[in-house]
Amino acid sequence: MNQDELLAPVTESYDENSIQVLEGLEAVRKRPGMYIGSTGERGLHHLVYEIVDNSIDEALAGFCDKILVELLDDGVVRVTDNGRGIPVGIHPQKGIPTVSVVFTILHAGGKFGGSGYKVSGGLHGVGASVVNALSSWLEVEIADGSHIYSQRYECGNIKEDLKIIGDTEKTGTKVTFKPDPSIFTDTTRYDFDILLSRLREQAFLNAGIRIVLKDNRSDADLPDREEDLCYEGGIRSYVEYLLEKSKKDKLNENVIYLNGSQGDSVAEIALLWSTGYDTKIMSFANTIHTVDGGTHESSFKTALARVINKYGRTFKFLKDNDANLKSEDINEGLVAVVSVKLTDAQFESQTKAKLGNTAIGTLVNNIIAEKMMNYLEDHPAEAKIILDKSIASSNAREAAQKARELQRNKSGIAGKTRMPEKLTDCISDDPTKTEIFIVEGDSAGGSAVEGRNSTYQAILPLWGKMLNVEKARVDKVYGNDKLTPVIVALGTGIAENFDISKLRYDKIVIMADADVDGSHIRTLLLTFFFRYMPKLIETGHVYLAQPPLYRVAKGKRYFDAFTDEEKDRYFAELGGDADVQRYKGLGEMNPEQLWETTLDPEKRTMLKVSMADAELADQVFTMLMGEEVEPRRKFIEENAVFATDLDI
Ligand code: 28F
Repeated sequence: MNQDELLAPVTESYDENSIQVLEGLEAVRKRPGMYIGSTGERGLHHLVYEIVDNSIDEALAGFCDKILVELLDDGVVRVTDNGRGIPVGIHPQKGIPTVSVVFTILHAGGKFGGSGYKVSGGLHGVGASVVNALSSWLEVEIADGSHIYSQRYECGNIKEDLKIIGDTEKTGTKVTFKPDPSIFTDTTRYDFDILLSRLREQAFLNAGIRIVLKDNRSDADLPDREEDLCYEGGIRSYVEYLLEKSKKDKLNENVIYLNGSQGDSVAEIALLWSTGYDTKIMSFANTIHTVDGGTHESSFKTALARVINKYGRTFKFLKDNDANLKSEDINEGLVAVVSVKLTDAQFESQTKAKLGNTAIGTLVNNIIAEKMMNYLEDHPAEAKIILDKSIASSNAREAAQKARELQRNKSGIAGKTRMPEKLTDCISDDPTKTEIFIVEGDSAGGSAVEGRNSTYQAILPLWGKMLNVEKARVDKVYGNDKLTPVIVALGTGIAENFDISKLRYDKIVIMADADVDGSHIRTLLLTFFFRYMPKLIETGHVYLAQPPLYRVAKGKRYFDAFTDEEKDRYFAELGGDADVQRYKGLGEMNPEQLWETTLDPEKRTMLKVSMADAELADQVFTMLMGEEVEPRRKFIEENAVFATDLDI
């Protein structure tokens, strides 16, 4: 049955008419889920969005710039805007005030040739009547520049004629409603933060519109809250906001903003790269978040990959026989908002969260192909940062792939895996008692082998002499299979093949000097563990050895000092005339010294690496992947320490 059949011929009296209208809204009360998705918490909040959407439509038409949303006692919500006010004149077809049509006739918007707005979010004007139908009561007040009009409804029914309640010079619409508890049986309690996040999104997507959210509920347990949301930068500000929320740093300094139009459709795109690896692409159609993407989002991704590769080839970031960069490499760290507005949005899928219009995909594609290319050409320094990052991501991905293949080949061998040549294993194979020391350099490795407890302590020297910091890119290290001996010795495998039950040692101790090269080697290993064996850290198996810096001795008494302060203290304690010997590095200790200071479980100091450091390692990794040598070196120096719990 369509709406025309439901409606009686128009008469002057709304009483008669409203009986028919009632039938229309009764359908909404019978099957609320069809109109607002659910009658749970989501549906409850949806009511507010429907009303606010009408104000936003008025704002997009250029007549409103402020929207106030207030939460009142008893589950009541009030939305006020300073638009033109919903028309109060008699509707030519319905014979009742237009405002009454808007609130009591289902599909009012659709029936009269859309909402009257070119681009509209929400349900195209059906929202007001749906909210009315699902409210115990709703009151609308309209200021038209001379009078204030008011009308009240209950469960969607007109309760009184539209009446004038005062004079005014202002214009605008105020809607106050109480969601019907007999419909919203789960909850009628509004969550400030849920509303805030959706309203903030709307404020970003509609640049310059001011939305104020106020909590005026008098509950004792609620603090008074007010949020004033207005973003002149629109989706540019949105990207900045998303980046700040991710707690990552910007990779390129400026948000790239591109837009274009085709007929009545417009598309705008804002993007920025962070130093992280997550990708955040948010797409919207008519300010509705298209969670499942659609033509606008997929065109964006494809076109972006194409243009980055094209730029990379033209400006020789990619050699002739290099493979193309993949989308996943380019998208690592990407934060982007794609917002399209179109008159005839077609949503696919049950959830209506996927856009189907093909023409808008073409528009987005053209914007990226032309304007992004121009942007990169006009900003070569930024382009280089973006290309370098994508290439580093690609290298890391390929290296990880290699490591996985290696893993697969290894696990294909029957029987006991052959241990790396450089590993001097311990005698015990009790994985609750054994320890492996990953030692920087061959000479320290030699001393460690001689000084260790051979029953429980295994030694694995790495790298021979440490690579030059400038040369030792993390991705190169992975690529050169430098970490293969570690993977094989630990026995667990990596990434999706990781199996903690195969771990061959209880403690994995990274033993490196307290200098820049040493902190670099720690960074490399920890980063590798974080990314490919995070469980190792989570379960507390990874440690950092702490070799002392000084020995302070007088006669037969001596102390090892791990910091300058400690050294000074011991020096004073021994009477101020003790010998102070500076340990030059692990490589220069003899086996006995190494045992006493670093290996002996009774005397040594070790730091247990915690997952809380994951965030930091995450940043370090990205920094290490960068091209710039100086910030990288500085960063490593400043972030040399990775451990929190002291474990003696
Ligand atoms: C708190 C909720 O709903 N604001 C609205 C307007 C203004 C007009 C309008 C709305 C007429 C026939 C569709 C005014 N003057 N806030 C709101 N402000 N609706 S809703 O018109 C609705 C159309 O059906 C408006 C001239 N044109 C439009």
